[in-house]
Amino acid sequence: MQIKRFEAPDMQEAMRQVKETLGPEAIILSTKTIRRPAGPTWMPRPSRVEVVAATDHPATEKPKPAPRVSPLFLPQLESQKSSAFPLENPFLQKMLSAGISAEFVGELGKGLSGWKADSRREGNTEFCLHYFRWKLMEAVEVTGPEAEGAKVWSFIGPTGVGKTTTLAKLAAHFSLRLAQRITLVTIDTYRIGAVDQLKTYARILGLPLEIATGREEFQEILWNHRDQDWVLVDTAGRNPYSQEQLEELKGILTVDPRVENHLVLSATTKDFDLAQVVQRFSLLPIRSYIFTKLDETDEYTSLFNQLLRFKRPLSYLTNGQKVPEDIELATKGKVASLVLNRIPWN
Ligand SMILES: Nc1nc2c(ncn2[C@@H]2O[C@H](COP(=O)(O)OP(=O)(O)OP(=O)(O)O)[C@@H](O)[C@H]2O)c(=O)[nH]1
Ligand SMILES: [Mg+2]
Repeated sequence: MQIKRFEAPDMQEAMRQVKETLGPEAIILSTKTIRRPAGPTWMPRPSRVEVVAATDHPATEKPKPAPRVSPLFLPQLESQKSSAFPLENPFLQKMLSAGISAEFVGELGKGLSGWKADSRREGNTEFCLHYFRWKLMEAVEVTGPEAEGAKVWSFIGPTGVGKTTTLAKLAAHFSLRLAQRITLVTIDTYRIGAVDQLKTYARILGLPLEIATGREEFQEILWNHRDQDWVLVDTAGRNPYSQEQLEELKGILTVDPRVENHLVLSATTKDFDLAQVVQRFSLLPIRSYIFTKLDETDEYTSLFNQLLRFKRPLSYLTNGQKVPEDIELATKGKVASLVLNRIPWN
């Protein structure tokens, strides 16, 4: 792998240099504007841009796949393994202390040891952080923006994680910004007030709402709304430890193969509990993860660990209660920043 820094008068020129030197496959790790030191006021002070980019090297070498960890590999087992890795590098120790999966930190350690010939680099903070960022981005999958086409999305997960609120945020986004035809459906006739909550959002957004009390009714609603761009389905929060509740959910959602399930996970949940939730909800096919309540914690390593343990793409991140503002499309760079920016490196 090569990591290089480029400086140019503008972004276009910097990108041209990146492409020419590292090839079209290069990944941009960071960009920033450099201001020139102050001179006489009448002199123009043109700014320059700095781009740090990376690529696999040599070009013919295939990228190493990110480690695939067994779904049964739960957090408490990982902590027992951590002593097996050569962790003389203080940056790796910091990643471990922050709670990042020992398996992943071990992989980083192996990668870094490949640079031992240049010991100046190994201890270099900037180099290590760029390297970690690159590896984090490589390990994470994201869905990216949705392609055109009719979709039926369900929002599933434990109680109170933000399923209904996230559905409302996306409904607002799809209808107001993309002017798409949307129908809301709820199969949550379980919790008192759940239907009214979605009804309120439907009224504010001017969207139709359907209520399904069982499998057949749900199937009929989906058939009747087959011309819609999006059918967004709210579900009742389910206890991951109740097999009966999960089977009931599965019974309804598998009635139509077009239903894509998005598992909603709260950033405030502990690593071990998150792993249990993901494992137990996996009795349904899961299209993507949605991470909520990023604003209620300062620690994102637990969420990141689930992306490593159970390889599935991440679609959206939510960071507040405001509908529709507090939601954004997940990107690899954003996930890497969330994880790395909270670790005290000094
Ligand atoms: N701080 C914060 N609060 C959120 C976020 N998303 C949702 N909430 C709040 O979390 C609470 C629960 O949200 P709901 O959308 O009702 O959660 P749910 O998963 O549908 O809950 P159940 O249907 O009861 O399982 C509400 O007070 C929301 O405003 C978020 O990203 N940040
Ligand atoms: Mg709800």
